Amino acid sequence: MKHLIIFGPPGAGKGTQAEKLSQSLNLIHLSTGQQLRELVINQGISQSEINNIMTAGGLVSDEMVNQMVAQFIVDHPKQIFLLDGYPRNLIQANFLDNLLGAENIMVLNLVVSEKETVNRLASRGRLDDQADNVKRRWLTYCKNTQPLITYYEKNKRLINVDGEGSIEEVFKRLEIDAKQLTDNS
Ligand code: B4P
Repeated sequence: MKHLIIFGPPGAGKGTQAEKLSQSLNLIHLSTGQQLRELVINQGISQSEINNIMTAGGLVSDEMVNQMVAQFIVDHPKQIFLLDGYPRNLIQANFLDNLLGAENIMVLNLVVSEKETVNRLASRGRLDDQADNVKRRWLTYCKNTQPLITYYEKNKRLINVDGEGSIEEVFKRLEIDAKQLTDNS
């Protein structure tokens, strides 16, 4: 059995699909974006450093996110994880490999065009979904996160999945691979 990472650019549908997959396959879903948003709300720190970074489309510090993920994994022993929005750079990917074992991790990469994600995010309207911020999130993705595709491809740990089409269509495609990876390996 493998732990799964759902990967892709901002607005690819990682959160949307991770929610559905974790329910259908009984996986433990960890969204670092969601956890960070909750942290901001719960601590009432709307002007906090984290909030400013997220709204501006940057990445929150590796130290903080890695610590959050490590704690979550410790709190859920002997579970199969579906990680959404993490890792987002090489430092995080190395950290996760050490935590769970590289051989136990597979990546499902949602392939979606920039144009499609911009349309999707425009209709959602979160603060970080404003056009300028989306542009910056894409730049951050291209600079920091996209290089991980090569990192995971090298060890044959990445499967590309067409992320365009309706939510249900994408889900059906993802579910086939996710089922095999969490059932048989
Ligand atoms: P995330 O919460 O991870 O958000 P995201 O990448 O923008 O969106 P996602 O791909 O999950 O899209 P969603 O399903 O919501 O990150 C937010 C911020 O948190 C980051 O910018 C960063 O600052 C920080 N952060 C998070 N993790 C971090 C880390 N590891 N290190 C450092 N910083 C970190 O879908 C988007 C919209 O599209 C929704 O409205 C949805 O309904 C719609 N949609 C989805 N699929 C669709 C489909 N098939 N058709 C039509 N619409 C669809």
